[in-house]
This record gives sequence, C-alpha cells and structure tokens, in this order.
Amino acid sequence: MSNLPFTFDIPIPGGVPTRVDKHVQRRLSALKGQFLDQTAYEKKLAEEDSLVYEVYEIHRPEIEGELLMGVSFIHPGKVGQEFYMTKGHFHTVLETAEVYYILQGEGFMVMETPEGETSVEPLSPGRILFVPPRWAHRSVCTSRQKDLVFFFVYPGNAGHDYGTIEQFGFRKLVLEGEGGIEIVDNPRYQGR
Ligand code: S6P
Ligand code: ZN
Repeated sequence: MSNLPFTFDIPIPGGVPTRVDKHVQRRLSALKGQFLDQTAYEKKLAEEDSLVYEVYEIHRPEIEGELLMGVSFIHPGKVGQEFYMTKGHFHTVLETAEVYYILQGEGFMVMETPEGETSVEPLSPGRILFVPPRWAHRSVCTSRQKDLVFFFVYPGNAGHDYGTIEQFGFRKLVLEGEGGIEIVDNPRYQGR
C-alpha cells in the first residue's frame, strides 16, 4: 500500500466519497435480536430484507499508528416505534477513541461503557462527536426522509467487538413516542 499523502472529497451535503475501497451494506437481517418489537421485526423482515445502512470505507493497514476513515449512511425507517440504527460495537482494543463529523440528517449516538455509564448525544449537520475510549457506540437516524450521514475516523488497531452488543443489547433505546422522540431504558436489556 502506498504511503504517499492522498486526498479525497465528500460531496456536500453528505454524498458518497470520491475514494471508496470497500462498500458495506447492512440489512434488517443483520440486526436480528436488536429491535425492541420483535414481532414488528419479523413481520417487516418477511416482507423485505431492507437496507438499513451503508458504509464506504477507505482501506488502510489495521495497525497502531494508522487511521481508518469512511462515511456512513443510515437510512430513514423504523421497526415498530424504533428508528433504524447501526449494530453498534465496542472497539476490541477498548482504549481506542473515535471521531464522527455529521454531514447530513438528524439522529443520535447511543453510547455506554462496560461499567454501565450511558450517554445519548443528538447529531445534526456540522456537529463533531468525540467517542472516548471504552464507550460502545451505535448511531440512530431519526430523519423522516434524509439519511443520517457522517464521516468517521478511528485508530487502525481498534478492531470491532460486535458480540457483546449482539448478546446484551444497549441500555438505552431511541423510539418514536406519542409526543415525539423518546430516549428510554431498554426493557429487554440483559445485564452483563
Ligand atoms: C467504526 C465506526 C463506524 C461504524 C459504522 C457502522 O469503528 O464506528 O464506521 O462501523 O457506522 O456501524 P457498525 O456498528 O455496524 O460497525
Ligand atoms: Zn467504532
């Protein structure tokens, strides 16, 4: 891999980057067990395995000292009353941080530590979110029509631990309530 400096562009507001090495697409089936309303999930999945989010990644070596970058698009949609969201993960190397820069759409970043601290931060265009080391993170799109689009960058050696979230879920959920968006405790959270 070349070690020369390089540039690429992200069309404003929030388009596909001009350099893409890998395009990841995650569908409803990849989020099995994560949505609160399992009946609504099974029904929706039986109709169509819809695209929930996409990630455009720039390839760099997955080693300490490197930075991994890309752009994520979380599509609008809901399962029952719960907005479309990413799987979410801890970094395998827990002591690694991440920076997000929001380009388009509205949403939240749902975060928590292994010790049980939680934080749910609103996301909107122009906002930068710093995810400190140790905090699991999941992005949620609450826009009705637009994708939630953000640029991210994190250490090359971070790795992804999806299993912990798949097994236990997040402590907080983002739902559409009668009076608008609600952030609630996850009644199905299985303490770890
Ligand atoms: C990677 C970073 C993002 C997410 C992406 C999809 O550390 O947090 O690139 O990978 O937004 O989310 P997930 O949870 O499926 O990896
Ligand atoms: Zn991450």
